[in-house]
Amino acid sequence: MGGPPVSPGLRDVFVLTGAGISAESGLGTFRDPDGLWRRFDPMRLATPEAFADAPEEVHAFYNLRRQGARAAAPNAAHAALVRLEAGLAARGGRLFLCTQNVDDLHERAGATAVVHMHGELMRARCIACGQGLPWAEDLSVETACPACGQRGGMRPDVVWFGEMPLHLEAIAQALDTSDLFVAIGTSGAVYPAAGFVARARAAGIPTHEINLAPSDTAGLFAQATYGPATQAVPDFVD
Ligand code: BJW
Repeated sequence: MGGPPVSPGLRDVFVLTGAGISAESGLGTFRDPDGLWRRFDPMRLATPEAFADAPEEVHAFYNLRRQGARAAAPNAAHAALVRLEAGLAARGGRLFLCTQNVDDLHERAGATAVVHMHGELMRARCIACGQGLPWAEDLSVETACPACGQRGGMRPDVVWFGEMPLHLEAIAQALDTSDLFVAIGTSGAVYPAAGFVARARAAGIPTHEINLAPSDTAGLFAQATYGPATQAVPDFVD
């Protein structure tokens, strides 16, 4: 099932992205056959309990991911969304770009307002004083918090299982008032993001999935385009 290009009448578009949009930049997805969660146990790496039990193991995983993200470059799908943002703004509309990704490839492609609901790899947060700050280097149990001086409490500023995703109020507001909901490169396996399509649908908002293959929530989308993001997203936008 193909979809029409973004029509001239649209004003406010809500785009949700997942790991699939960064796959062709060389960053691994989570649940594909070669995905991160096939090789690593998420419960040993992506929960607050895992960080409390084995912080060095968790740091090693995120240090590698941070290095990978630094080495990656945005691709044609990230760039197409920047054109969508500019096109909507030129007609008085808005792109609300909500990503589950912790990489910064949307920003490095030129997106101006990215809502990172699962946090950011390039930020760290101190569990002792709560201070969050930009962070491009490796973390370890020896890292001292620049704000309070405490050692051992610096963690990646990402959202682990069992933690509350970020910016949920702004996300709900933007979703409920959008003219179109588009999900790109996400499996629909992780909540609350996996529930956005049902929410949009219940509000009568058109929905479109762009993914390599049908996601877990594919049946809820009114329209879909299946193919690699670097082709499917430019085709959709331009
Ligand atoms: C391509 C492509 C190409 C490939 N082109 N496409 C039932 C209801 C509600 C919640 C729950 C529930 N049961 C359990 C929960 C809780 C849990 C959850 O959802 N668990 C599920 C496993 C069931 N959710 C949570 O814990 C969340 N918090 C929460 O619910 O809080 C509520 C709360 C209430 C009260 C108190 C406290 C809390 C938090 C979820 C955090 C997720 N964190 C991670 C790690 C982030 C840090 C890191 O990166 O390491 O986020 S897990 C991981 O999954 C990461 C991703 O953002 C997220 C989603 O993955 P994504 O992006 O969809 O990737 P994949 O790999 O799954 O899919 C990639 C897709 O791309 C595939 O479909 C491919 O086909 C496609 N693709 N190449 C186009 N080239």
